[in-house]
Amino acid sequence: MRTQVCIIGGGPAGLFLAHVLHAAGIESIVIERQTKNHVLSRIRAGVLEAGTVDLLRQYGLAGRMDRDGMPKDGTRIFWEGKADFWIDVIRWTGKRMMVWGQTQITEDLYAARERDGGEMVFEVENVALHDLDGAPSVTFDRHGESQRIDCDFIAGCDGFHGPSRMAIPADIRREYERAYPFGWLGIMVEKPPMKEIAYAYHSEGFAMASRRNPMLSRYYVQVPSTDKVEDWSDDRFWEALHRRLPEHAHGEIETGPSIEKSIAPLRSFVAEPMRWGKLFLAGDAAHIVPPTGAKGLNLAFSDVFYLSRALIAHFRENSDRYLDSYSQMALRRVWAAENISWRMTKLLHVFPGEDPFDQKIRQNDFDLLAGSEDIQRAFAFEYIGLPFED
Ligand code: FAS
Ligand code: PHB
Repeated sequence: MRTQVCIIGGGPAGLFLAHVLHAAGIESIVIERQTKNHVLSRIRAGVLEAGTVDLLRQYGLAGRMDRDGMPKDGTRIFWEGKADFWIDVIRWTGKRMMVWGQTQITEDLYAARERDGGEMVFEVENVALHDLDGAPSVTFDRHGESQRIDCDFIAGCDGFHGPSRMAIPADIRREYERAYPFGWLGIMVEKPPMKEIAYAYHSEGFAMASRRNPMLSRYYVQVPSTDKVEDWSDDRFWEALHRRLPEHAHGEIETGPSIEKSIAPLRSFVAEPMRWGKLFLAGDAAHIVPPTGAKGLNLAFSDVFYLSRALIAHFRENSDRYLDSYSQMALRRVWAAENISWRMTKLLHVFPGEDPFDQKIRQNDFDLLAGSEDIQRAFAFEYIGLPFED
């Protein structure tokens, strides 16, 4: 097979890149390790930055979101023993976020690719990348048959565990990482959600209340990274959530049987550079953020904004200026997201073994945020996400 861009990974980054390139008349083939249903069965992100909302609207992917999504104008912060408060993001930034699930976005992306006759190959195995500094190609097996795709460029959109990042030579690749000794146990329940999305700090651990639609709630509690989902019955989850949220909020919590329950590990990770020859990384293939800042999916979209612009300039204008600056432009926004996500995770989680000094600093960080509109304004600008361009 031959195409202009071979995209490894059929998650949000790979599908959105294929969609945008198609709109510009550029061919691609998406190869995906799993089945489409497996990809769609994953429960992940729930909050979109304003920049992501704009991209979905620009590329005709916002119909259901604008009908069923919920604008998010700020965020509520609960704190054990202290008054909770609202950070008024729209007041400080003039921008709105949107509560809309990654699952729905991925469904719409698959529907658009199928409508447009996009080439997608599922259940691939043994994917390998070749000749990244020459005439690149990707080989893989499928149902026992070996195949090869010759291409002009490879987009590595294969997530944290994919092969693309590792195709960058070890002596070139620089990795930066924080692993956390805890994860997020998340459940989905078919009950009306709390009024607002809220983050909560409690000495027992972090908790969070979110939603997917007016009849679908999403909740999380911090659990040790050694916990397994089977350690947590629904009752145990609801008891922990009630302990970690203040009494006055309990009336908003409608409990019920979980229809999905999983533990997401937390990690901060960045691999540089995001380009090596004809290979370009986008999304989780290059970086991971703890979900505290709701940045993971949004970074996948901003990477694709930069990468699609670069590929279109190459094929349509014979200009490589954006290809040459891709890694540097994407990483500027990546590190800003890593920063706010790391700081929010430090502020809102209990770190096993932390000393009393750490605890006093956390308390002071909270008091400063709760007590100062200037600090809330600065937080809001980081939480809404950096603009794609200066
Ligand atoms: P993805 O991982 O979504 O997609 C990569 C694709 O590549 C996958 O479909 C995979 O099957 C495929 N692939 C892997 N290896 C391959 C190979 N060898 N060949 C072909 N295909 C291959 N973000 C938030 O903002 N908020 C959240 O609450 C949140 N929760 C999360 C919970 C979990 C458990 C995880 C893992 C992530 C969460 N994220 C969250 C982040 C998440 O939304 C990612 O940022 C988003 O999926 C990134 O999209 P992609 O870069 O496309 O990577
Ligand atoms: C979610 O709805 O899953 C969600 C929302 C905000 C976050 C993390 C997760 O920061």
